Amino acid sequence: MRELRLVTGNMHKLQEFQHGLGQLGITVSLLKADCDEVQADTLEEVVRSCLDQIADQGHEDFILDDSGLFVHALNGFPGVYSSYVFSTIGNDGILKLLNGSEDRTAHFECCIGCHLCGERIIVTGRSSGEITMGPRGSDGFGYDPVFQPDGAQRTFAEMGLEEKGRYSHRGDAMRHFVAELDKRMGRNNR
Ligand code: ITT
Repeated sequence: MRELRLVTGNMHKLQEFQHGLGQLGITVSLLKADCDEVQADTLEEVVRSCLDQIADQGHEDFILDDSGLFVHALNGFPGVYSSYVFSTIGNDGILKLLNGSEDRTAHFECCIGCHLCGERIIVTGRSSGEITMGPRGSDGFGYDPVFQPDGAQRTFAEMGLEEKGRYSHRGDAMRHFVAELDKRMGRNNR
């Protein structure tokens, strides 16, 4: 197996998957399919529901992810509401909510789900860091300008695909995913 199709409406995600999985020998193309994101308590529940919905539409051999930003001083908000919060209050809103807070730590999570030959693989990746005092950089998408991962001096929006992939929740999840794939399918048969 050398090709997977990604279900997403976000072309930045597609680029990240093409870059990250491409380095690991897997070609990624886009699959246009609809998933109604259920309101759930965890990213994994959303992923499981989308895998069901898209498999029910007759698709096979596809991958998708649901990701979120968890700000610790806000008890994990926006978390599973990241998409709605980004489209309503955006990065400025997150910065305002953290005004005066000493604790600016946060983490991203990315849950990848894959439906392959009738089997499922679900893995989660994580990136810990902090919310910056203001937005920095213009690359990437979403909360990238306000998130600086631990061990870096730049926000995700100040990094190229390669560097973001080394630090990011999605890069971490992709590495777990490929390890799981290798375990199940054997390194040579992937
Ligand atoms: P899909 O079509 O794949 O669902 P999406 O952009 O809606 O694309 P998610 O639901 O996974 O993606 O993401 C929820 C929110 O979290 C969304 O507003 C993104 O902007 C933000 N987000 C997800 N991954 C991110 C990343 O790597 N960097 C910055 N923000 C991210």
